[in-house]
This record gives sequence, structure tokens and C-alpha cells, in this order.
Amino acid sequence: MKSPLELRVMQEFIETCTISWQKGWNERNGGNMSYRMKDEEVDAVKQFFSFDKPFVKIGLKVQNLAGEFFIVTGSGKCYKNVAKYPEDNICIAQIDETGESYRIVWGLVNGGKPTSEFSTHLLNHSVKKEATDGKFRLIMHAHPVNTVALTFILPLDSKVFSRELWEMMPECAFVFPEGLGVLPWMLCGGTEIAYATGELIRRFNTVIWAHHGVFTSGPDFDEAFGIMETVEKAAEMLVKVISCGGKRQTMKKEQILALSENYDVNIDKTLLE
Ligand code: 2HA
Ligand code: ZN
Repeated sequence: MKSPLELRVMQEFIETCTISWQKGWNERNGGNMSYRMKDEEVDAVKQFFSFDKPFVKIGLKVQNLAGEFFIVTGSGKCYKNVAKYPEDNICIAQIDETGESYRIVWGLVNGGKPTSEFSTHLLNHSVKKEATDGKFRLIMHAHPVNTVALTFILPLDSKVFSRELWEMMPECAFVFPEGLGVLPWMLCGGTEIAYATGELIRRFNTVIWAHHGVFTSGPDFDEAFGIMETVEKAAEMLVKVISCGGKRQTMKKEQILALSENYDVNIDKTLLE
């Protein structure tokens, strides 16, 4: 191993930044992403880490992440530049033993700090690690146009968003059977929105921030990115349908439930009540 950049997971991280930017989800420095590294990935590249930077307070406590390492995008850094200059735009950060601070051990070579949403990312990681027995490792935040546009049109309610997007295509029930969490507009970048998102992400793998963007979570890049793609595609369909004058016919509740039963996906029926 010559550097952390040779890790397969690092290459996936970088590629995902590029694709997200190309999709228009992460304009300029918009959006952010973090990945909780596996022990074997840390072991493979640990010799490149430096442990001389000071610990910085997270603003909240994530005890079950103590000692963990995260690949994370830098605050104010452009997704567009990640592939060209990864060491300048992303970093690896380690959580201390109390779960209250982090320090940068690799990357951001020209200075900087992890994303302004790091506290939300870490709380989401903490919740998902516990809820999935350590399976979930990714948190992605982006500003996909159609999903955000819908937050100006639809009531800001999980039931409404879940049902409306499930109706767009069968794939939605397969990809997010648990539905979508929705938060009203809140000030971003702080711990209040971190706690509010953490509450919802326990139940949902996706949380929509009204008039701002989307958080998705998953065990790997395909899953976390896949939910973002699917939600945004369904949102685009709905925006087009609304723009064409609204639905004249649609999938019925029983048809959505039939998908759940016939394909053994555990759709949350309470969202259809
Ligand atoms: O600029 O997306 O939510 C990064 C963000 C803040
Ligand atoms: Zn954002």
C-alpha cells in the first residue's frame, strides 16, 4: 500500500464525489459525505497517518464511535476538485476515546476542517451503527433539485412524501420501504439539526431537509448513493407530473401494498394510513 488513496474504498469515495457533482447534486461546496472505515482498511494505511494534530470538539457525544476513523469531505471544499486533488479536499478523522472530539490524521494538506455538517454526520453514524449492528457505514448529504423543489410544494410530512414518491414507480417501495423522514427548515451546520436528523434516521434511511437537501445512509456506496438516485428520480417524475397539471391516475394503496407482499419488502404500512 503506497497511500490511503490506493484503498478501494477511498477510490469509491472519490468517484462518488465526482458523480454526485456531475449529477448537479453537489454544486460548489454544497453537500458532504462521510464513511466509517473498517478495521482492516485502517490497518492497511495507518502508517500514513499523523497523530500530532489537536483534538477538536464535535459539539455532541458519540460514545459508540470512540476510536473510529472516518473519511470525510472538507468544509468549503468543492466536490468538483476531489478527484483531482483528493489530499487537499478530503481527510481522514479519528474520534477520541470519549466520543466528544475528533482530530485529522490524514488529508486536508492545505488546511481546513471536516464538513460543517460533521456533527450531524457523526450522530447519524452513531445511531445507524447501533441500529444496524455496525452494518451501516455511509452518510451522504446532497442538494438534489427535484427533491428540494418538492419541499416547497408538498406538506412537510413523512407520510405525504413517502406515499407520493412510492406512487411514482415500483422501485421506490423496493429501495426505501421504510419511507422518508422529513424535517422542516432548520438552521444547518449545528447540533440542533443534528439531533433532529438523528431522531429520524433511526427509523428512516433517508431524511429530507426542507428547502435544503437530503441525507441518506447505507452499508456501502451503492446503497447510500442508490437511495439518493431513486428518491431524486421519483421526485423528478412527480415535479413533471405536477408541472403537467397533476395526476389523472395513479398507483392505488393496494397496488403499493401488493409490491410489499409479493416481493417480500417490508413496506411501512403505517405511512399509507
Ligand atoms: O455547504 O451542504 O449543509 C455544505 C452544506 C451545508
Ligand atoms: Zn447542505
